[in-house]
Amino acid sequence: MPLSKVRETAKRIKEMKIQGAVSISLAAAQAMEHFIKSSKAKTRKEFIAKLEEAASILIDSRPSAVALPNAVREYVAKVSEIEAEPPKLKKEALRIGRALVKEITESVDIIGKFGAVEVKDGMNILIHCHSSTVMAVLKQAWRNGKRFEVYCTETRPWGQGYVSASELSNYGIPTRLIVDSAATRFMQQGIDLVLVGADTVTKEKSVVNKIGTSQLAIVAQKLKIPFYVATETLKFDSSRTADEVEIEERPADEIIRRDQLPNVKIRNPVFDITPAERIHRFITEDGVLQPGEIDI
Ligand code: RUB
Repeated sequence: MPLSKVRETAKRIKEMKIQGAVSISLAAAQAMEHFIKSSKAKTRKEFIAKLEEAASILIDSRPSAVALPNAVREYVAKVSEIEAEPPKLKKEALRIGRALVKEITESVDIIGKFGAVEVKDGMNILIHCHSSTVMAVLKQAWRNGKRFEVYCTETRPWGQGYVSASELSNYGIPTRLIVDSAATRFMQQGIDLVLVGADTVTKEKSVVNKIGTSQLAIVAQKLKIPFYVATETLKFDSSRTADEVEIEERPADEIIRRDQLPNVKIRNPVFDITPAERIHRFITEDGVLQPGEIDI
């Protein structure tokens, strides 16, 4: 079935089996590729209609991040411009998909290179959640010979901090794991840089990222610790302000078994918003920029 892989990928994204905006976008591109290869559409009209259906299944899988809808919409828009009929149209669509994947992976590499320059010898760096873009920065810095330590917050409730900690320590980078609520204490004791990823950067350059990011930014500002966001421009959203972003709220049982506190309503928002005035720099594929230097 042409749409089966698309549906399965959307389900895996929803169930957090695929996480992090870049990985989600790449998985969506892969699912689109599978759909195109197995499409039996005879006409251009039929093909585009099904492609749009595939796109909306993927887009609906997680509401707060914009890289996925941006990537998928750009894909559909480019394919829709092609006048050819299948099978030529299919061939062109696959080429566009491959170019998009290349663009995303190259952006991550370039951000790694720009970001590595910001990492200095002897730094203690605090990160939150698991961001493949942040991983790229830290690994590139390590490859460049910088020597530093990384503090990973556990990142309740899903524990993406374990993924980060395991990835970095396997790379040879000295890594510490801390519970989320220990972040302020370590920041008071000598964190030199807070580095996070982004799911969306809104019109006014607010950053939507994993819940807990905004409190790290508040503490960083108070303690005068630079707060950096590593993000592909694919995550820029010129259509929404922070107030207009729907913050995904996930099931209560991700936090606690429901029968443990039967009379308590558990809330589980998974992203929050950090305003531009708390962000020192954005590390993007266009360079390391202050919020005021970015055009969204
Ligand atoms: C992941 C998260 C990451 C961003 C950036 O949240 O908030 O910081 O997605 O990651 P979740 P990347 O685990 O809920 O998807 O740099 O890989 O795009």
